Amino acid sequence: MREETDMQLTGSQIVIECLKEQGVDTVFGYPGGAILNIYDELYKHPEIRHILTSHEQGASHAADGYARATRKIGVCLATSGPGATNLVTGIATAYMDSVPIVAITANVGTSYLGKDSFQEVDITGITTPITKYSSIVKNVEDLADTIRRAFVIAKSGRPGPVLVDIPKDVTAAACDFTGKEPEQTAPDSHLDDRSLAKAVEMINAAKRPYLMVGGGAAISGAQKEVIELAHRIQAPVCDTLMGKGTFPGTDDQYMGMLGMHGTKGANLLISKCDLLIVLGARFSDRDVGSPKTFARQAKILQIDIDPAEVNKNVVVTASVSGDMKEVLDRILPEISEKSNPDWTDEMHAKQKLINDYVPEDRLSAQFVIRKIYEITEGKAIICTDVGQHQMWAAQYYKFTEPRTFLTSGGLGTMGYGLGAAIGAKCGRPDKTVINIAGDGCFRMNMNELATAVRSNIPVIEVVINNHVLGMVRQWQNLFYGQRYSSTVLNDKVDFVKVAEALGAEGVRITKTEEFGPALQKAIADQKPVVLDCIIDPDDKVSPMIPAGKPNDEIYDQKDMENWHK
Ligand SMILES: Cc1ncc(C[n+]2csc(CCOP(=O)(O)OP(=O)(O)O)c2C)c(N)n1
Ligand SMILES: [Mg+2]
Repeated sequence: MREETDMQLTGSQIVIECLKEQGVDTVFGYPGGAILNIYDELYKHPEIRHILTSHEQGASHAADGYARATRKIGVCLATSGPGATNLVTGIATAYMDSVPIVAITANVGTSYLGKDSFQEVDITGITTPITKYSSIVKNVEDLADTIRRAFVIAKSGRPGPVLVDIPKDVTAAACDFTGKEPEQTAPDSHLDDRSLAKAVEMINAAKRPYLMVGGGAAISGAQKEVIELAHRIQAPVCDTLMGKGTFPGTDDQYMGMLGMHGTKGANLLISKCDLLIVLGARFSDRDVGSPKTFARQAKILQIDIDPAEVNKNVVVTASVSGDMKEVLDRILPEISEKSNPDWTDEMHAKQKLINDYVPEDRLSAQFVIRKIYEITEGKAIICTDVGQHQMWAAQYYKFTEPRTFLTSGGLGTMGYGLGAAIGAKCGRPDKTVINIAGDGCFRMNMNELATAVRSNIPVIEVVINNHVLGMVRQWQNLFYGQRYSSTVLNDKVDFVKVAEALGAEGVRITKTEEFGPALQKAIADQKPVVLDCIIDPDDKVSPMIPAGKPNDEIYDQKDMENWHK
């Protein structure tokens, strides 16, 4: 037990003590007037590493990347008003993907609240819909327990972001402070025996079981159990974008990703299985185009920690609410081994439909991503931005470990990746961390390259540069009569010079043979590097299920080439 201390501390000192109590070693943030007292304390506590980002959005994405990569809680700090609002996109990103972060903002003094004071904003009001809990602390006596509660709420149950707003006078006021051991959050162990028994019965009765693995399985740390279940019942396995890495992409039973840009095989099996076992996935519209026809021949068993997810997007046959690892630990002893040769044959036949098209005559995203996989032997942490490059990353890199694919799945936040990569590298310095960025996305938050350089965080930014907002342009090509409204980034921005101007290294890659050596050098150099990979603006992500269509209405590369003929 830590020795209890009872002493008078200021609000700012309490913030620092509470962070230390929680074992926080790194925070990401940006100072300003209202938060000056807290920054003054940080100055005196070098044991907490503060990473000064270029923009508060970068700080929130870095806290998120740190949390996703480490399974710890990410912390970001911002001042009042615009500092706080700049965090909002990162908080919403974390909320949509169930990432535990604690955002600490300072506000104007309590006597200035509600008066449109300089840099005053009601950040708790703004963030209430995108946090698990958001609160302003008006008395210094309440501060320590509010921060402690923030950490408990962020990581308990379905994780997510929490915001604590502290008026400036509260950061200066003093009160007694007594240190406490951090509260341990155990998974909710009130599992319902009847739903567990029903789950076992359904799994044991299935002839054509199919597993759909979502982000919840990784959050719960249930990789071993998921693999064991799949192997025991010889079920093919697909995953969602958020689920990547829990079930190894190299396994013989792996079908690839489900959904709009998933594999043909993964999507077609949805209509063939007789039991779909859904492990920590929320049936996003990107996975389920048409809820009515989804898994039309199957019973659906949904296991999720959040009861609110059950029957929300797709009506299921049965469900178990609880922590994934705990649920699987309880049911696995009762699950019998099974195999159905017809179903195994169908699985292997559908696996052959995987899209492994790589243009041979020129540099392409597909080539680059496959090369990243080969060179890093699948052991890197891959972050992405949002767009075509994100889908290609999901398709062409085989993920074998949870927490190695950091991507904004729910909110689809362009500009997420570089900040997330900085956070991930701070949390996992042992790993090669690569952000696969789009050229549009890179423009959004490229300023964080300066952060990586200043703080000596060797992240590798691979820009898939098609000179267009490719994903939006792909939709314009297919569904809007090739009217490319505002998606062609015709300008003179030179990413190599941008990289150099921000203190990083930049290399332009135009030929396939240049990429491998450049990546190997970047990994060896241990410095922030931008690899600007020039690809064709017309390359498309395939296969594709048009929005709202059933999972078996899936078009491949050839179909898309002939779309306008
Ligand atoms: C902040 C934000 N604004 C707009 C969008 C809509 N959007 C989704 S993908 C995309 C294009 C991204 O372009 P780029 O970064 O070049 O990636 P590419 O698709 O070309 O690989 C846009 C504009 C978004 N997801 N996020
Ligand atoms: Mg682009």
